[in-house]
Amino acid sequence: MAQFIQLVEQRTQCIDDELVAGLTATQATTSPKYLYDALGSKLFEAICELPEYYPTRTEAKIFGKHAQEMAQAIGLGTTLIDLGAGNCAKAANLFPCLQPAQYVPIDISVEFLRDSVNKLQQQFPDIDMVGVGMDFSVDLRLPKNVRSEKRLFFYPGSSIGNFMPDDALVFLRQIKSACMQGDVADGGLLIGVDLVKENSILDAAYDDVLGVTASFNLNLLLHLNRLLDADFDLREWRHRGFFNDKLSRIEMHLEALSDQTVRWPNGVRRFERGERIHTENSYKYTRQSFISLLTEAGFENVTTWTDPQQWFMVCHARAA
Ligand code: AVJ
Repeated sequence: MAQFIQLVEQRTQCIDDELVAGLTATQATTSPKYLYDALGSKLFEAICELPEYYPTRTEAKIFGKHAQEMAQAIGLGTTLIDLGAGNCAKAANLFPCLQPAQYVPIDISVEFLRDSVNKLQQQFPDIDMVGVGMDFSVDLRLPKNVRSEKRLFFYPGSSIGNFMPDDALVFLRQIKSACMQGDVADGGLLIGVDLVKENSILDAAYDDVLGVTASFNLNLLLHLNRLLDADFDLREWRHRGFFNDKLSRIEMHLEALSDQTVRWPNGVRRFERGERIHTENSYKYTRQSFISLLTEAGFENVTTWTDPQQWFMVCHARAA
């Protein structure tokens, strides 16, 4: 069995307070992390199979085609730290080329990660593995048995897009700090980033014809009903997903189809017909805007790989 360290506590009260504050704000908002309960995670996997949802497939092709060059840029024997590892499959695909000295998958979904890392340890008995259950978006301080040499932070899937650009900068700076050994930089970042492209392609990727993304978004209300003991009626809501040019981001919202009141044990919220709950942002970068962000965060020596249509990009950058 692989080592496993659990740093998440189930701080239920904090979760409720944060949720209620978002729901009762003038512009109702929820954090995208609430999209990922057990069913939400399965619906996201289904999204990745959709013809319209190009990111997963395009990124996989880039890794498939350029893994050898990536290994050359990165070097062998790294401490491979997988942020949001889930089933650990994306990182495991890189093991043969990268030959990491230690593999450290991190995820907030603790039980799922525990199973994944144990299975993977059986497949790769020679790689030292330390699973860590924690919310790395809150605090990136790692347990002591995570090696400090040659850290490679792996953040695929364009999840960086969920951060507002200012928060993305803060987060990237934390990664860069975690690559420091005292005053000496010793590490880097391998990250997947979705690129700006024609609106119609972006719109379709987040509002697919089968309605899987709509189900994924609406399922958030089922999750809220369970977390808060609330009474959202899913038939009274619809999905909206579209590219906002000005802010260079996909926005997902849930829109009320009627005037209604939603109740939970210690609160209520009235929604008017047409009013929306903002459930997710997914920022899209240009190659240059993302390289600037990396540089500002304290990285250098950026190498990028992209697909022929330049829809998605994988970057390696060294801590400076
Ligand atoms: C997991 C955040 C990368 O933004 O594309 C997919 C989530 N939301 N369809 C993305 C998502 C709607 C996804 N990320």
